[in-house]
Amino acid sequence: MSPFAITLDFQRGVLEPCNNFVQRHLSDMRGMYLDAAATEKATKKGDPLLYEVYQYDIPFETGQLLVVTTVLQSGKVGDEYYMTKGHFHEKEDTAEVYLGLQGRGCLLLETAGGDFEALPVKPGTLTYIPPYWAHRMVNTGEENFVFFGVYPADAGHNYGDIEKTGFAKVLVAKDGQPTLVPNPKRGKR
Ligand code: S6P
Ligand code: ZN
Repeated sequence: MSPFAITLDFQRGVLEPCNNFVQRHLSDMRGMYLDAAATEKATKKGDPLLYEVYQYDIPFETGQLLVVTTVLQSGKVGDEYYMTKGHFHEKEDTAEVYLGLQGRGCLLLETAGGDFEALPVKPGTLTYIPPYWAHRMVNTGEENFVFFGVYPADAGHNYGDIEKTGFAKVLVAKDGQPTLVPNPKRGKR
């Protein structure tokens, strides 16, 4: 294939051109937020858009890299900040880099072995997600949280258990401040 150049709008997160655009609404994340009643209520009342993903697809082959931006809206379901679904890579020994472009957020990471990390992200924060670490971004700010990512094109995604029971800790607002608390759903896997 030939080299190419595309445009990334740092403010809006839009990749141009883009051949893989995904929108996730609250109804796509049923059961992932702790407050089931708040989820139902907000889903019925307009099913808010939570995030958009702009990816420039190239062949999903070993040796290639995918570039992707995510625009995560600001808001909460109950006390819990809007977040991405989060995933392990299907090919678990693949890493990823995230670069914060706009807004404020937090990267939650964990391994199948029980290690957990939380890294605050602001514009210019470059985070490295090593192989074997599941990753989820959370918008802890009051504006859109925009970040760029690059990862191996053959990595794939495994949402599996994370869809059912989430990460070891969840980010909630307590007295207006983002606070990590243990996830009561864990231990039920
Ligand atoms: C892909 C990369 C991101 C996420 C995106 C949405 O490996 O980590 O592009 O796909 O931020 O998150 P999720 O968890 O819904 O795929
Ligand atoms: Zn990933």
